[in-house]
Amino acid sequence: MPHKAGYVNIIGEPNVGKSTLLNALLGEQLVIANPKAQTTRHRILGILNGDDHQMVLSDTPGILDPQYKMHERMMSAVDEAIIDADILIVLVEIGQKPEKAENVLKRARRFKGRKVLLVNKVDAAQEAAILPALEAWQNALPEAKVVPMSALHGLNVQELKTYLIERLPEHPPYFPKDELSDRNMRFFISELIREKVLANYKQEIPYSTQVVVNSYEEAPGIVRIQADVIVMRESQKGIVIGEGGHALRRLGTQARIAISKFIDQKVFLDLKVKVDPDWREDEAKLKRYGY
Ligand SMILES: Nc1nc2c(ncn2[C@@H]2O[C@H](COP(=O)(O)OP(=O)(O)OP(=O)(O)O)[C@@H](O)[C@H]2O)c(=O)[nH]1
Ligand SMILES: [Mg+2]
Repeated sequence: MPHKAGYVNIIGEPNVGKSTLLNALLGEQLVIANPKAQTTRHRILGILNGDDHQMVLSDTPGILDPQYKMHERMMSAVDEAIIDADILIVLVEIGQKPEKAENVLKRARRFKGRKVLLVNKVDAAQEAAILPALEAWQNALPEAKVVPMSALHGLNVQELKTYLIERLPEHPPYFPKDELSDRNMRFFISELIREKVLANYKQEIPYSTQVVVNSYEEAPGIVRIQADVIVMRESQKGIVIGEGGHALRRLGTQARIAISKFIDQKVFLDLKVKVDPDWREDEAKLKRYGY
């Protein structure tokens, strides 16, 4: 049988469930998902390998109107994903209105290939609201296949996976068949730490924080990791550390447990908090941080 391979790229507004869907399709907790908007900041590939196929899924940042340079980088990542998709997944959530989704719809219309529009979070909706929502989205994007979905609870996930694999173009694999992502271990560890920052801090802290893993050393029976939590101001540093270091200790413990689960090894995690003023606005700094 000929081999199939292709890019299936997921776009949508912040918080609609793009990362949750990527994980559900992969069957792995690869990328971080969180109730706070703007969780994902990069395009991240998740690769689903089978004997005769390779589906390269892309998670992307939520589409927004950029307010600083980091946002502009995030939107470039989205636009890149629209260019190289074989199949484009446009993810919306039930309750969202097509009239208010022009940012997403205009990008979707620009893409000329096969499109699937998934209406996510139907588990959280009244039964009677689902059909009218599907119709409204179908009218807004007539060329798309419109499907109701619950990425979190697995509704239509297997069906979607089968549908997508069947429609991949004939192509040799793009990546070695044992690879799960284009990103390395350090990246995923920094994301797990950032996810705990999102979970533990309020207001502007999650949006001002960057995490850098400086070292990852495998010793017998344990992995030693040193990482920096980088914020924009001294006052934010104080909040991240907390009184008597309490908040930072809690962050460290939660992150260590998550990393240990991810790599299935015992972990020693050393977290330091640093200030890098206005890193979100600085081209050179953004580049250094991988944007
Ligand atoms: N009820 C319900 N919640 C969901 C579903 N899918 C995702 N969520 C929740 O929605 C929130 C956002 O999910 P994410 O996967 O982080 O959303 P995202 O689109 O990647 O968000 P950004 O990266 O910030 O753009 C999380 O709290 C998820 O648990 C679903 O099918 N049903
Ligand atoms: Mg996300």
